[in-house]
Amino acid sequence: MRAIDLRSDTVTKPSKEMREFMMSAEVGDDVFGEDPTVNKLQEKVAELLGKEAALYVPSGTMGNQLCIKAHTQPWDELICDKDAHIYNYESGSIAGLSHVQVVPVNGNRGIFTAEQVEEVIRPEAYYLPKTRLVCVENTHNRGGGSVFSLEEIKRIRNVVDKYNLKFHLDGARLWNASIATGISLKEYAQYFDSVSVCLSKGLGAPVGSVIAGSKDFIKLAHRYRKAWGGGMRQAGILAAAGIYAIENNFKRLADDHRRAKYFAKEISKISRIKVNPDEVETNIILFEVDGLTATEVCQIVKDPSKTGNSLLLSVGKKYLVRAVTHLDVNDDDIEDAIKILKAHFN
Ligand code: TLP
Repeated sequence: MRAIDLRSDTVTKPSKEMREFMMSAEVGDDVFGEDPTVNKLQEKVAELLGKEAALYVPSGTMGNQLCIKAHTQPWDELICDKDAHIYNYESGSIAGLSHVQVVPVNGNRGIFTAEQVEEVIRPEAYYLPKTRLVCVENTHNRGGGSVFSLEEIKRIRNVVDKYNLKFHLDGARLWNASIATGISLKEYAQYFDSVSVCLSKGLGAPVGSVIAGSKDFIKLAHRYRKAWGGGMRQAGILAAAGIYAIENNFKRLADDHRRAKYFAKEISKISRIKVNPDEVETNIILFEVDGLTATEVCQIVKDPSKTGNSLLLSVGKKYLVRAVTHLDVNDDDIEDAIKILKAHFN
């Protein structure tokens, strides 16, 4: 019996080479700003994103929430898609940590338009919340790895400027967007005041994210990181994994995308499965199984008694199952995953 784990691209384990690289990292006390490997990672990501400064943080959630905190004041309002990670999967931290409320817009698979943003911006009045921030997620997790077009990002930036707002990018999977489109990280990042990227998703590092922005912005976020208990000491040992991941695992995301498209195409032939392979742009596949909730589907395919193997999937929405390709699954694993779905749902 073996388990094929397509729950998330967060499940990857650091390779032998990555561990060796981590072992040999030079370290220092990062709370004093003295960890050379953390500093190197921060400089590297700032450069890749074309920003003045960057800050290493323990998780994507902390990265996003620090940016939201640093852009807003209590009683403000932010605009994001109804399916955004910051709004759905970060434990209510927009309210809890920043005391900000959300205006969710109804995007298409997480992708919304400049017109939708403009429509919900509040006029100035003492009795209205103050619209302060717009947040985009690219690629969009709950949208099925969908990619925001640069054109729409530019149009939203124009609205952001018109109303003197700030613009944040949850780029946990910006790496995937860049590989899928050929648009560089920098080209995407130039339109945003802050960007958060994850090292522990498709890139395969065990821990960590980086946020980037202007020097002043990062200075403020640094203060909040410490206040929230995110100041780390000899973190270079972890940051080294991030450097290794960027240098070795960025370009290979194309393999994950190829496998995701193939997987979607093959499972679309299974009678009880509903999926649109044309919607698979990166490494996330969302599909439905006729008459079953996503939780039921996950339970059925996890049980190895019928096929000898176990397939691990996750819940996207009540009726949407999520599969994610990543560094630790190869072509054979994908074939076996397809076989398991066929055995259960054909
Ligand atoms: N996403 C996780 C789960 O939380 C759903 C996953 O398995 O995909 N932004 C985006 C777009 C994300 O997908 C995630 C993680 C985060 C932020 C948060 O990152 P972490 O888990 O490091 O806090």
